[in-house]
Amino acid sequence: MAVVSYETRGDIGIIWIDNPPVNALSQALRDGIYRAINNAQGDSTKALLLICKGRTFIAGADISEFGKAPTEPAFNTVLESIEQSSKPVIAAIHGTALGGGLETALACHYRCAVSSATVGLPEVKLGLLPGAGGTQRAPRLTGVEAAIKLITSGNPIKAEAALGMKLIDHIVEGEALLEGALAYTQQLIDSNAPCICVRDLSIDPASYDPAIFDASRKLLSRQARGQMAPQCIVDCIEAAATLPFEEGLAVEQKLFMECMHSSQSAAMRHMFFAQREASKIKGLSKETAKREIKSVAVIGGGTMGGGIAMNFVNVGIPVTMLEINDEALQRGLAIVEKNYSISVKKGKLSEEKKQRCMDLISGTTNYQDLANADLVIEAVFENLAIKQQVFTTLDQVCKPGAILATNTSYQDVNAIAAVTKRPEDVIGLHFFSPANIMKLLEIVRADKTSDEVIATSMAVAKAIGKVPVLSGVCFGFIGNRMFSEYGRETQLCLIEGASAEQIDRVMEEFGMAMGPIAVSDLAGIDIGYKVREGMSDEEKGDPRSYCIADALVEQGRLGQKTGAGFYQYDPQTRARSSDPQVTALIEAQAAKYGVTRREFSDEEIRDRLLLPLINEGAKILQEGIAQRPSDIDVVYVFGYGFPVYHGGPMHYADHIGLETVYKKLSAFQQQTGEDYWQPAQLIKTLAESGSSFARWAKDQG
Ligand code: T1G
Repeated sequence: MAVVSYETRGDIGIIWIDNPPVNALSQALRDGIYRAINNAQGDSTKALLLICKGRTFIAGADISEFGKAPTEPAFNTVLESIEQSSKPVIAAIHGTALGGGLETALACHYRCAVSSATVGLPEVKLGLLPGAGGTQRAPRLTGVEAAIKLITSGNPIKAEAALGMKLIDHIVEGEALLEGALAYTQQLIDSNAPCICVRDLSIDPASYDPAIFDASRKLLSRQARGQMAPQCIVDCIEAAATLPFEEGLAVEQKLFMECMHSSQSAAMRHMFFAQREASKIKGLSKETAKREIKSVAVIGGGTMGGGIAMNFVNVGIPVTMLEINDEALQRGLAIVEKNYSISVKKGKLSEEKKQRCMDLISGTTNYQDLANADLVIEAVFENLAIKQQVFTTLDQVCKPGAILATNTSYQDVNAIAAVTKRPEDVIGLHFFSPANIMKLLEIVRADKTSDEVIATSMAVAKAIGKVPVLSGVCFGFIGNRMFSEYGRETQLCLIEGASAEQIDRVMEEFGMAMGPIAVSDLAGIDIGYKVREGMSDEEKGDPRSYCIADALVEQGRLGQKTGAGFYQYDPQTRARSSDPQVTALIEAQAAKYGVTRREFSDEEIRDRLLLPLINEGAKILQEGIAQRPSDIDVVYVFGYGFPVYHGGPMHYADHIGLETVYKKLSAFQQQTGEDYWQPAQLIKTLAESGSSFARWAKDQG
């Protein structure tokens, strides 16, 4: 199928682009545009229109081609052929003109769009920068400050805003892009409009404060800590403002290649595809029927229940919230109202949208009111017996075909399904707190969960803007099972001599949004304490891994919410600082358990916390709990703040090399004598054959 075709209508040559699914600029497409532009120079047309079939204008370079040998024609060669055209070239934009798509439009002499279109330069989200003149042309239209914001954020903007920033010249009325674009092009012809090359525009030095570049670098070193691309983008825009176009383009090309070859970009491109791959279920055909979800019920109006409910009303799906009594119900509805009010106060939500959402939530204490719900999500106390009681009732009142989901973090979904007569309709939908914000949704397939319920759950996850990952049933599923390894080693490093400050600094320097000790204080140390209250000594594991936390809770130091936990917190600024009382408490616990404290290197802390994540991830793969290593990466980046520029634990393991991972795990096993340091068989096998998780995944198909 030709990705580019050409037709003429009167004085206008139309260059049609058709490269589904998103008209990504593959080599074939670049070649097709290049030929079409050059061939049209000699015909009788007076202007050319560049327009796309399908759902969107060009959505960027073809990311799947990155990292491979460059192919002709080069991107900038194609854009120069557009810019040097003897007749005006007009870009007609619909859908999402992103990255190389917008850069192609900027090389045109004019740009028009339907009002529903969005444009943007999201390369920074791939650890890249616009590599086809975007950092040089955009500021020549928008000005320096707006260009820095647009390109370092990578966020798309609506057509109206793009018009205001001069990124586009005309908005087509209605959604009839072709007719509107043809009319606009004819107007340009009739008015003898010149070929305006953006590259020839200059940036007035008086239009920006030269200090903006260093100020932006400083801000980005905080906002995008450790990331290379944002800093390079500022360098490129400074070059656009201070150098001739060709020289600025050379700076862009140099820095683009540096980003392209960086491990950060490899990791972020890995995550781009991993996130999309995760919603593909092995053995589940695309034709699997999906049930329509037009109404949802949420059992439990606590923090989780309220957050879960918000996800659905945000996209217009009505929710019935059930609580055990009216007082609890009102409290639950108040949580939702408060969450929305905070967003309104921050200017993130209009009062009108808040009201529309609140109008879609109703409350009840009567299970009979849930009889017609298409999907019921249980979010009650994390106790198996209570959950089984809820599902017994749901099984009696809910209509046939209703999907019965549990939001459990740890409990056995098979044991919950077993109390119903419809285990095929039971599934785990594990949201992450705060449920209305965190993107990750673990979809837990129980032994009897039907394909239809899986497929429907994946579709629902996407509909509410979540990133779904399929998990099998085990204690903690994928994320929490791995996280408990990370938590154990954090506490053991603490009692063995590393300070809380050092542990948090090391992991924040690695790129975690927050160090593990600070996370405990934020979430509340009492959460783990309460979970352990219901566990046997054997289930609790090594007492050295929780004795400090228990001692803190028993002293009433629950974390930020009590002004003190592992750290003490300034009541005004909430700034954390170390507390000699805690140091003394740790030393007392070390003495109690006969632990000789010692100095730790930063590297040992990083290895002690990350390697168990990787090892447990490998065991999860061996057991078939996760479909593929990249799914585990998605869980960790979207659910636990793992730095996206390391690509997730399994991608990071491949980056450092599985032989290194295997050697370090074995060394810790010898050093501690603990079985949990035993390298997973999968790591041993792959290390010995010089392979990687990525190659193993490819072999698995
Ligand atoms: N290259 C290759 N494949 C792409 C792609 C791309 N740019 N964008 C999407 N796909 C695939 C995707 O993997 C999926 O495949 C299918 O298209 C549908 O995507 C030189 C260097 C456009 C907003 O970063 O943001 O230009 O799973 O599920 O939810 O300066 O795709 O079906 O097999 O996401 O409707 C810059 C990336 C590239 C935009 C549509 N552009 N794409 O979202 O569908 S770098 C981007 C998106 C660049 C230049 C630089 C979204 C979308 P499959 P989807 P969607």
